[in-house]
Amino acid sequence: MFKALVILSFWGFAVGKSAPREGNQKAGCPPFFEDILGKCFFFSTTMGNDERTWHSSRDYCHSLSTEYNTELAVMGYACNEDEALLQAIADKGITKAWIGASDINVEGEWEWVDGRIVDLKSHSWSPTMPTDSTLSNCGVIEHYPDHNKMYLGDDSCLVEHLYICETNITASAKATLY
Ligand SMILES: [Ca+2]
Repeated sequence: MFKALVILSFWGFAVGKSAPREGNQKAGCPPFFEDILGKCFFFSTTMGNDERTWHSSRDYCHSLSTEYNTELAVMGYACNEDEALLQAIADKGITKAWIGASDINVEGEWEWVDGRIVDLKSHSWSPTMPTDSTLSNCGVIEHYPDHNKMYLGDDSCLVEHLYICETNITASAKATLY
């Protein structure tokens, strides 16, 4: 039941019209990462709108910290966390960015990079996606400002897009280390 609620919330998330804001980096996150509800995210918009293929984006995420595990960002743990991340994406004017989901291993079986299954019945996909194509195997967050909506979509892994990384350590947890 909880999962269903998260899914519906994601589907229905409406992007607010709050003004773009500067980064929210706090002491608890690694350099260039932003604290969003206690989780640390990196947006490639902070690096001159750097665009890469999905694999290159993932490699770059891995390289961002030698101290902590860093990965392409994932979603689906808590609806308030997802909504906060989506709002940050909207605030930055990002219309498409790689996240950590793919069906590279088995066509049509979408997985988050942390190993969880992406439920294709979740309605969190774009209405026309996934495209059920072996040519579109990597996940993007797509923002449609005209429709005031954001969706999880798929694209060719070889296309270059902005990307979003995160650490597996929370800002509050890191703060306790010092
Ligand atoms: Ca596919």
